[in-house]
Amino acid sequence: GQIVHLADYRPTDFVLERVDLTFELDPTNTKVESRLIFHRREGVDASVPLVLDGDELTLSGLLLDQREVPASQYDETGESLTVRDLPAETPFELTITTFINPEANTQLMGLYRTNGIYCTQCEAEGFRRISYFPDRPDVLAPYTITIIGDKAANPVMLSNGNFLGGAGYDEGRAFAAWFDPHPKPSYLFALVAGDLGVVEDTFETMSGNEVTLKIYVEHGKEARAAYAMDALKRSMKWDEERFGREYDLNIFQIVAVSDFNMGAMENKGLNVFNDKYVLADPETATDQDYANIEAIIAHEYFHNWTGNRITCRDWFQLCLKEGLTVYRDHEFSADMRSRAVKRIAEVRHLKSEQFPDDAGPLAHPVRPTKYREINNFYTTTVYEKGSEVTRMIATLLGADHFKSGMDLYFERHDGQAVTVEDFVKCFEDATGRDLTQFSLWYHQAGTPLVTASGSYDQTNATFTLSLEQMIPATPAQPNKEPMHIPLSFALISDTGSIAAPAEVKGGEVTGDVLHLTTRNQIFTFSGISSRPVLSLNRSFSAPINLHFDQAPADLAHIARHDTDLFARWQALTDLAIGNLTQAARDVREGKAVTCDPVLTSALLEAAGDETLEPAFRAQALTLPSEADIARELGSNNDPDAIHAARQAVLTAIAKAGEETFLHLIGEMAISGPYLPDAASAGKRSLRNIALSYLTYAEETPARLAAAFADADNMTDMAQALTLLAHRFPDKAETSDALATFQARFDNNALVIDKWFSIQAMIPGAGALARIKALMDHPRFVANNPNRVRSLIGAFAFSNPTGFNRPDGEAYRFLAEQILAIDPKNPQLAARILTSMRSWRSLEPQRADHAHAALMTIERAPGLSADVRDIVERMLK
Ligand code: B3K
Ligand code: ZN
Repeated sequence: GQIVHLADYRPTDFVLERVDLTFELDPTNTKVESRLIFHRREGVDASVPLVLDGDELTLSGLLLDQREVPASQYDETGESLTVRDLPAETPFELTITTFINPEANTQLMGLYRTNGIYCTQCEAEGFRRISYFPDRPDVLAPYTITIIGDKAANPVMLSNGNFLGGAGYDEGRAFAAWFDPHPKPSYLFALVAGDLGVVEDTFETMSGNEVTLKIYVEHGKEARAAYAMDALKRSMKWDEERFGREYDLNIFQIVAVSDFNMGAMENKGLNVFNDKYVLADPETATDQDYANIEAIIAHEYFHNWTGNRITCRDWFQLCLKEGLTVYRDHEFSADMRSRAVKRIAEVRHLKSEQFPDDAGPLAHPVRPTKYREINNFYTTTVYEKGSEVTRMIATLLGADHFKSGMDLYFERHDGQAVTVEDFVKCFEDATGRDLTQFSLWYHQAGTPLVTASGSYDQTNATFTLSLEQMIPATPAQPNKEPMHIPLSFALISDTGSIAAPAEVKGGEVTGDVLHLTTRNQIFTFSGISSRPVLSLNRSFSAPINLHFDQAPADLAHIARHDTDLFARWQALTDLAIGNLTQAARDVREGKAVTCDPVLTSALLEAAGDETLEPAFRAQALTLPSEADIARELGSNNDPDAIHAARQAVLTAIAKAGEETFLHLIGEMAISGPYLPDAASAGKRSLRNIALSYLTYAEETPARLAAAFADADNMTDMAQALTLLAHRFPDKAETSDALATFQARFDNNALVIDKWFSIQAMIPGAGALARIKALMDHPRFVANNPNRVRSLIGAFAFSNPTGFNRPDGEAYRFLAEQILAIDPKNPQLAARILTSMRSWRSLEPQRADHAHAALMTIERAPGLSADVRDIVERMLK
């Protein structure tokens, strides 16, 4: 792959007016006839040829205005079709006929087959695998689609837009025609055909249009689409109420497929989903599955405005649609569930997934300026940090001004392909605020480090806060400018009330937000009559690392009194992380691990506080993960020491809190049928975390085996099985439970994925042998992305001790797997390889082994552009 630079962007030479596609479906030889109407852009010289993108296409016909184009007038390479001598002034019609092989398409990009269903994935550059086309997001046109196929095999034939008509005709064939009036880029094209079951409903939009809603699933799975349908209707309503956005076609369809490279895809009017994010019932789905379905259904639906109606000018602008749409789905889930608990989950995810990206060799800005393989830029930086940047705009401007900016964006850019600058300008124009410095968040990679120190002056009743910001060097960005960092704060008095300062000097303050804009900045709060405890970066107002040396007692004070629940959780986490990192150092030095009683009592106090919602209390009890501890330690990491340290701290808390945990298990029991709502899920999570603590203090699996047997829903069952397997991997109770689970859900691949993952994450030296054995299991399908992710992905990403075994055997195993997956599915291979992104922060022996495994990959012949890009950046 060539490096693509943002600076090289220029508009196309030809303007595409209309697209008319006819598909004659055949599993191995599908014919695609594409009629494209173009005109030469004003000012473009008549000698300039038209260059179209293509990939693995067999060209069988090329007509210009219905006349065959002579071979001398065009050139075909593996990647492009160039047509010369095209009309200078008048529009012209190009008719391109290509043949493609959906059955052989293992990359799952373009048109492919999954379980006998035809299905497409075109983002980012998959449409060029269907037909020669200007396959870039700034080429927008209305599409007419005709699908012709075997009638018996394809009772369902779908594409974007509104249904025009269809019928059966001769020789067992049928056709269906669709028209999408909304101009769209090719990456939003979709086609689905096959034999599927359907669930139907309707939605009445705010201006009274009735929209038909259909969710297509494999026959027999219809009942499991009910929750997705409910989530869709709630999403449609919420987008009207919160953002004033109404749906714009008379039908909205979702198709669930079982082979899919990612979560889902927002094709106009025809979203295609990984069935993992559609199908749910109490017997087979966990609370987390339900929450994911709700969030992803919403996310893809919200793209209809943020992504589809207003799309990206080029792929460098990916965060324009992804960061913004993640922000919107976060707000939706916050409104549907508990805002504080949702925020905690977001921040946990951001820190565990995005912070390591930003701190390692793959770090890149939210709005990158160059790429070699765009598929490798669908990252947590573009998505989650992109969402945080949007969230900071809302924090800086306030809710009303943020809304004016969004309204202006929708009004000004509807129907266009735009840039991040266009987006930011809407907020500037709507509010008069200059966001130049703020925009550095889009351009500078790396997680800013803010160091804070406070001092109280009794005589003058002032509190002084010194802040310093530093943005670490990242690939190609050695030096950084100071950024505009919004820090929500509260001064908590010794009695626990929030103190209102008479005056704040040293910089801009809006509401409870300090604006940190220079490298060093000192804020002085006056009229503070007693020593306050400062709570900083409440709600995680900025995605930063904060170094603020606060005494455990002060953190406990925040944990007890802050009115911002998120900040209370954060204080507990800060308290815990200090303890856990010290414990890891102690294990490393052969010292005994201690658990600070301040931590234990703060945790147990939160756990038992009945004024707090159970879901929050469960979050409070969930200690930072081993990966969190590794990140905090930063370098020279020994995953075994970290694991042992965390286990020791857990055990200490378990012993101290036995009574609390036993009490919670009784208190949080739910009688009656399973309901997936947030309140019930919160009770289950508190009960299950209490259960897990109890097991740390116990030597036998009896309690867990009973919990497994008693479970009447997948949340409790999967949790009991996880605890059994991770805590007692070699006991008969565990193998019995694993066998029972496997037998019971043998015909449900999504549940078997959980079974694979639970075993893949069993810590310790036995992990690799277990993975290898499971790869031979009849239910493991090496070509199915969900299976691969739940076994190999879960092992590499989420089993720190098993994967990072000191002899490096697992790194070599992963390298082999990457090289085996790559020729079939480069995107999947590249994604799983990113699990090694933090290899440099390992202790030297492991780091050497990791390095050697990466070198093996780098030297292998015939690497895909995807894997080559990742491995080279990781080794730089
Ligand atoms: N836009 C898609 C992701 C496409 C990934 C292409 N490699 C799903 C989403 O973000 O909604
Ligand atoms: Zn998205």
